[in-house]
Amino acid sequence: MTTAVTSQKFSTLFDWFDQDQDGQLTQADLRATARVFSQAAADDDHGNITAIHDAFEQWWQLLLQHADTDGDGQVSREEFITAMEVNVTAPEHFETAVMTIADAVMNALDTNGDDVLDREEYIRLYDTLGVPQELSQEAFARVDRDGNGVISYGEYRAAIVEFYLSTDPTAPGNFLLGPLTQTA
Ligand SMILES: [Ca+2]
Ligand SMILES: [Ca+2]
Ligand SMILES: [Ca+2]
Repeated sequence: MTTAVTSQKFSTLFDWFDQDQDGQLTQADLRATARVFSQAAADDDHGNITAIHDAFEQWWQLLLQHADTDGDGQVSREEFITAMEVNVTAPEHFETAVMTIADAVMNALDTNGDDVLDREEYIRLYDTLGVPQELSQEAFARVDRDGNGVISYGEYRAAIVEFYLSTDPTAPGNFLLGPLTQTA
């Protein structure tokens, strides 16, 4: 059960990253994903756009190192899920790999610089990613745990940590990528 929840989440994440949808992750996929995420930033926000690209590059290197067991420069869905569960979410890697991307994305999304994400700032990421508004509105409502209409850094971080680490199928952070309907 515990494994089912996390592998389902990582399988969904795999689909987001596999930009050319050929069932293998490559450096090109991760760079394309970084480009999509960086579209959520303001065009002239070079600092945060660079931070997003650097963070995805760092994640890719970690994946290559731990997941690409046959060394062909590609990571299959199964290799990805295993590496995410065993290596990327391990305490020694989690901050550098996952939170570096999360922080860069939050900084990029916070276009008015008030250190919280309002509904418009948050939904823009999902629009960029092609997520329907009904799902992104629900994600916003769940991540905004205290319901004050903005997502604080603490709320955002809690959702990211839950998405990657929680085995609770009802954890609000699971909704970061929308409902988990695909099975691994
Ligand atoms: Ca691919
Ligand atoms: Ca803001
Ligand atoms: Ca809030």
